[in-house]
Amino acid sequence: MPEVSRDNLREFVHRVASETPVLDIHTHVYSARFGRLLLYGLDELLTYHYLIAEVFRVAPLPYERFWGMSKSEQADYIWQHLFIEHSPVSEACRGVLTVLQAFGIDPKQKNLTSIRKHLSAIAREAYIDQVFKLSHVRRVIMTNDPFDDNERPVWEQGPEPDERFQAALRIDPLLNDWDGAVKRLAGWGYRVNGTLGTSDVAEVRRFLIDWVERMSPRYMAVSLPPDFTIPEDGPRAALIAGCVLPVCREAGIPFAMMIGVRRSLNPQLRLAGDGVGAADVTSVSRLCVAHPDNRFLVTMLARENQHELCVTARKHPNLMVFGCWWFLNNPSLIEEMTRIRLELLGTSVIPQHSDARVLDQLIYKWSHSRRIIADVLADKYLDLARAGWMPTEQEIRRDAADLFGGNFERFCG
Ligand code: FIX
Ligand code: ZN
Repeated sequence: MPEVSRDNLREFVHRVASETPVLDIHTHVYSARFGRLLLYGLDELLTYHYLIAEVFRVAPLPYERFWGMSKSEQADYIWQHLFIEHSPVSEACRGVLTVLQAFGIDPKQKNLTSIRKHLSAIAREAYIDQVFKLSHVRRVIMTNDPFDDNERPVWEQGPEPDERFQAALRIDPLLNDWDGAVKRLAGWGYRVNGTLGTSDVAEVRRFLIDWVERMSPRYMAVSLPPDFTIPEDGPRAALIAGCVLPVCREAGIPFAMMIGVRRSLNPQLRLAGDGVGAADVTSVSRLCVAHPDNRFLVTMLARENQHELCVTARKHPNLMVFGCWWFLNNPSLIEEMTRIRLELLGTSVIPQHSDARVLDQLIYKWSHSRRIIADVLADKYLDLARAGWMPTEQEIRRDAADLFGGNFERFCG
């Protein structure tokens, strides 16, 4: 490739963005040692909760009938109604096609049996290797919940040996259901009584420290509802200030807050039944000011919060904005958010995470996002070129490396 010029700049930025290995800072995928918790393959792809919500719109049926089907039957149902009987233009549908294509499968053959056969012939370890290769992802950070009975025994057996997978200590049950958490903690031998007095605080810290030691997490994390505020009556704010932030500080890890999810708007849809609401960004600012020695990774679910969150990050170097979460992970919104972020924060952001639940989704989530991020970046470089600042090849590679992992590593310290 000749030196970068205005004529080939967009093409070059796209090439660099597609080749730069990604560190994906928030996923729900697991390494092989978690056994059945690691989801991959056609049936898992087609029964992704995003697609379940979509199929009930075009082909409603009694919820219990859908949940009573086997996974393959659910996948067939979704394929029939969302791909065959309608054009699969939604982002989640399109994602399935991108994955199939990456595996060398012609999705237009429409024959689910042969597609299923093709993918299920790949052994699990080979499947993992192939997905990492096809997606150019070098490492993923999992979501690891010590309150999860399927997951906890795996950690009790020892640390994560596969360095492509790192842990994030997820503590939703502790912060969002304190009464329930007290019972679980007491059952595991932590001397808590629910009053959040000195001894509760000490014991919750001990619990968190035990899990930090066990998981070596890159950060601690929680998802929060739209009405989350600081200050706040109730145990959550006290737990954050008294237990979570001191342990994060001591361990030298950030605290990630994913704010704006309204859980279980429609419980019948199970995982697909959650919604969104605008949240209070000032509370994020208050935490950053009150705890200058802590670092906060923050993503918000409502589109309405994105501009204010960027402005807030300008005020607080200990705040790192990340990802286009869930209902924002659509091309139009990724583009809008990436533009706002680059314009307000330069390259000091983590523009995307995949939130993949099924391993294969790393392929589509990253290929779709890389293209948009590259386009926005190219526009910004062309603006700079017009102002006499033609970026060099090396500068473009540096920026891509920062955006796709370097910023996270540096922020974590
Ligand atoms: O809380 C979260 O981490 C959310 O991302 C998930 O719970 C959600 O179901 C999801 O998969 C969104 O992409
Ligand atoms: Zn998630």
